[in-house]
Amino acid sequence: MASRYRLMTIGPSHYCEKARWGLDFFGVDYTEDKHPPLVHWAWSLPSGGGRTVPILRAGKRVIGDSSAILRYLDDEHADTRRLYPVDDGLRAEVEQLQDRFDTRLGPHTRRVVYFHLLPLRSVALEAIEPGVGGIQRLVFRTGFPFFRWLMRRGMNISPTSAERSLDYTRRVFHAVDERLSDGREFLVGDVFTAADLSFASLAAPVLLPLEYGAPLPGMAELPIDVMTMVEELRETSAGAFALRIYRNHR
Ligand SMILES: N[C@@H](CCC(=O)N[C@@H](CS)C(=O)NCC(=O)O)C(=O)O
Repeated sequence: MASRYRLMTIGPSHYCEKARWGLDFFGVDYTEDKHPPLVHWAWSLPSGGGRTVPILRAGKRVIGDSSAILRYLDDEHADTRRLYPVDDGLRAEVEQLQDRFDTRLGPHTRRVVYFHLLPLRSVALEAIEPGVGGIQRLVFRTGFPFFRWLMRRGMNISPTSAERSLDYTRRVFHAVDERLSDGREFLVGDVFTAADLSFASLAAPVLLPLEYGAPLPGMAELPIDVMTMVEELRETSAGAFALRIYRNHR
């Protein structure tokens, strides 16, 4: 029987990882439909979920944003476990952090990683192709130089913008370091919440956790300056925290 939930994704996308993690957290049975970047528009736009993925189809509902997906799943499964605290004050804190990570971390870690990954055609394809259908794979492979050009334009990827994004990433990590400096185990309250899940998944492209829900390039495949950056960020309190969250909760 077809599962009630279908998640449309770009496999390695960290926003898609956020939604996938949410589905896994609630033990939901779902089918993931993976597409290459930009080719995905042919599915995302007609679905009514918008231009970006993840898009979750749940029966007749179509939800096109990773945080909206987490909230929806949380409401649907409220009798089992929660990603958002019941307490209003704690919930507001979780929402605020999640929003900050969505807008001020996700776009920057993505830009940094694509800046380094897009010149490495075979490494990029190894991350993007697993689980993608044959025709879409062929279209993306054949048109790779064009798609790469579009992606660089669409995400404003250049040496200067990538450097600036790495700086923003370091600043968000620093703010998380400070939050963790009192020895707390989780970002808000004393249980795992959507704030922890959002930080860990949106930081994942620059930390490369082993438990990531889709194949990511191995450290050995990456240029030395990327390995150095990943190692630097892994050694911060925020980086170590995200890796621990992955180990214990993914
Ligand atoms: N706010 C959205 C952002 C999702 C997003 O930016 N997804 C990217 C992949 S990482 C995408 O689909 N980009 C395609 C585009 O911008 O057209 C969310 O949280 O779901």
